Amino acid sequence: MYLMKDITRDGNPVLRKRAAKVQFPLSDKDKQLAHDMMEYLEISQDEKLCKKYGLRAGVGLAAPQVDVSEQMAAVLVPQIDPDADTDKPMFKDVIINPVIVSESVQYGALTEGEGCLSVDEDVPGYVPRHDRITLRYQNVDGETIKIRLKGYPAIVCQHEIDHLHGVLFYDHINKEHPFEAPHGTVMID
Ligand code: K2U
Ligand code: NI
Repeated sequence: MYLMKDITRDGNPVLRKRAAKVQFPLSDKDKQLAHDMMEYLEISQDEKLCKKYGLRAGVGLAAPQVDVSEQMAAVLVPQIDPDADTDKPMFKDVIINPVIVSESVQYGALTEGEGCLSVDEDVPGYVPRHDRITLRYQNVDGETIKIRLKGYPAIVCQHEIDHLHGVLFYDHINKEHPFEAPHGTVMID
């Protein structure tokens, strides 16, 4: 299993590279990578296990963050709406060779700003992203999935896809006015 010592940190060139496309059928190494990245998220979201292993909780983890420059990321977005009629995750999958095929003109941003397992210090400010996206990716079985995402799951997937393109969240923050978001931005709590 991955521990914080396995997570690459800002300054490591692997985080600024464009990752390579993943070939199918998946190699055993890539199958293990997919498993281990999702396992990290599951453990990090279990309060006891997270503390036991000294992890930072995460809702996404991209392969470059474990020093593998390939287009693969695990995403596990738990249900955050207490009134929701299910505790099923809002989105859970390993997205391989993801492509955003369409995106809303309207921006969305987390009111709390963003963090990153690969960036140890806080970088305050709004991170404007597309509020709605249509995402196409391959899953571990090689099936092509096309899904529309909105709000928080859309934000998380864009954060992870950025990692595959060598982009970090603070690249999007307005340097002069960090808490200014483009007009019409949907603020997400
Ligand atoms: O890629 C990563 O570093 C994982 C980030 C993903 C993220 C996506 C969108 C907005 C912020 C961060 C971690 O999940 S950061 C820690 C975290 C944990 C729970 C909820 C939000 C952020
Ligand atoms: Ni990150």
